[in-house]
Amino acid sequence: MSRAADTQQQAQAATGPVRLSDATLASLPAEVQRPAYDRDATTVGIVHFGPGAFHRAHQAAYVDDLLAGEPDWAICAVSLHSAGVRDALQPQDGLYTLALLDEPPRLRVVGAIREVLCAPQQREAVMARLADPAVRLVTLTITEKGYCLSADGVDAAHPDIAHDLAAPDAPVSAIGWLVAGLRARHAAGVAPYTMLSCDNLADNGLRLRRAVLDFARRLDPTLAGWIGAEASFPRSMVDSITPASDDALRARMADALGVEDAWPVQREPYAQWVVEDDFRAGRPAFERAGVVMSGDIADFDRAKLRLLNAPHSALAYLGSLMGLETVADAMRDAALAGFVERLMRDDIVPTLALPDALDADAYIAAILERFRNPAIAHRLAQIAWDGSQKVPVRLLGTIADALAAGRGIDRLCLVVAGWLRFVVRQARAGEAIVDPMADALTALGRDATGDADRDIAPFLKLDAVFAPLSSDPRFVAALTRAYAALGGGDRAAVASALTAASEAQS
Ligand code: CS2
Repeated sequence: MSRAADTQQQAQAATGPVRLSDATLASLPAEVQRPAYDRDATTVGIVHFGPGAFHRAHQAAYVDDLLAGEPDWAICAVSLHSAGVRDALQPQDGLYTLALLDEPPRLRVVGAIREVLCAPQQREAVMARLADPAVRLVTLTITEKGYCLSADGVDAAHPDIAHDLAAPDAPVSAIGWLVAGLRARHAAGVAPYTMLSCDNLADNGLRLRRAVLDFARRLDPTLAGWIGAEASFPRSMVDSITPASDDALRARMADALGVEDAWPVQREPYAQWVVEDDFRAGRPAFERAGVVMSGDIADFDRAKLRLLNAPHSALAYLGSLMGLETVADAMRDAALAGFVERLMRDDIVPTLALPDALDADAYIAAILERFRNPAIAHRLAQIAWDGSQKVPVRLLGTIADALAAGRGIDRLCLVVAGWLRFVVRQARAGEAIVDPMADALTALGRDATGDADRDIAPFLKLDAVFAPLSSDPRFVAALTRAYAALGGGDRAAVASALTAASEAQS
């Protein structure tokens, strides 16, 4: 046991578990990096919706690097649903540990979050922050499904959006909260905040803008006009592999810190954040923390979604069917790793206009290396969640581009078929499907016969996922073939399908 853990035990014997907090920061082992500024001198300038592991491991760490020079950009973190993060971090004064998974891991305590709120329980406090002129930036990591998007705006039929349109002063959705805050500012003559999406969606800022304007227009066209004219919604590309926190991490952190942290987070050492430089309400000097501020980030954005997230999903679905647990395990399977590399080089790269700063070979090699990182246990199941939201943005655009260019789509379709087989397997085994469309997917999965000609058509009726590709006979044929090739969806069937898909297309 380490000396720090020993000290912790003595303290616990006397007073109960000692928590990470402002008061205990000074007692941490010297090698643990901690805020290099006076936290009491910082003030909230950013409201963040969705303070899950990714935000705390990525964006909050960048902000932490800036607060010494610009103390007025600290974060008020708001959970839209559960009280878990607030209950874990409030007793810790918003502090938590970030483990950077090097060998050995490097630990830092992040101090950028000054306030943590749970929106359903602290409505007035959230509204007060959103209305506060000192808040000039609202950032979001609410995952793809949190935006409630339709093809060109917001999905007014989504229960949360329907609720918020009927009760705009008591919002439950992120879009509803953003517009409620903007309404309060408009009424008070305060300029709008900038809204920065940090989720893995192509053109995330444009889509957020359309959703906010669509929602606002349905409430009050004047408000929508003001937002459209005055507010900005920069696009951003975020990247850092962040496995979910678990009890093992909590135990390791307690041992290393000598105090308890109820919710540490972990990520690979690599992180990238590319942000379109369009902040009408001002911004911190993000570039000082290593953020790439850019005029046009669309190419970065597509390159990352298509070359990192799509292969991730390929490993998740095909690897899960093969009975594998983590990304590193999946990369140790030569057939699967080879398939994924071909997918990247031969199927995805030709659909991309890569920014000058990105060399395709080097980018692919670096991503594959990151996937192989043995220090990271990134569970395939975590990546497999929310397939109905991820598959369209990660894969279907590439398939549409490949078809338009007359190239083969067998390998790409094998990944989509892998998702469908995964859904069928989960549904038949009575295992949970974590997805906003879980009910529909579970029903389709239970009804599936295993026969490709019968199973594919009902899945393709999920317009929110498959339109407009579902009306392209080339896609339907390739997907049906791929689903059939995956057969029973066991390890042997997947392995032979991987080979067959490569041969069919070479
Ligand atoms: C992953 C991403 O869970 C997933 O779907 O593909 O979270 C991925 O790890 C990050 O986008 C990497 O930046």
